Amino acid sequence: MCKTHENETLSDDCIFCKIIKGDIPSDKVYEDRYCIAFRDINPQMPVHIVVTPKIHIESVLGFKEDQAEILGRLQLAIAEIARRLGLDGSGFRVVNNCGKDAKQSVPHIHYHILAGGEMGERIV
Ligand code: DGP
Repeated sequence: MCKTHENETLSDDCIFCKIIKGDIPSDKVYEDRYCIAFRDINPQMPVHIVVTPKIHIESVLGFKEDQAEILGRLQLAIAEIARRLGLDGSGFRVVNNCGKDAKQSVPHIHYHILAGGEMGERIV
């Protein structure tokens, strides 16, 4: 069983940890034991959701073997959010920015769900 939401797994100076703890408000669209999803404060598509685990891990590079379940749970959450928001028919894009070149700005791993309009054929 992997670790989930325990206070010692959250960071005091991380914006997403503060959202997880409820210290900063967010427009939440989904929550379960492992992850939370909310509308991006700076949307780049009509639908722009941030999905993030309830544990402070900087990026995909930080996952340990015994945390593998969280990665699967994030994927399941993404699919559930897509269904709930009615994106499963039209489609959506899932993006993870990892590190400097990808311009990751919040060092707490998260996936962007982008939808609500046709996107370009190129990812970047
Ligand atoms: P990235 O650049 O991949 O690290 O994406 C971070 C995203 O997080 C960016 O699109 C803006 C969003 N974001 C940052 N701070 C907040 C916040 O306080 N609330 C919400 N809802 N989104 C935030």
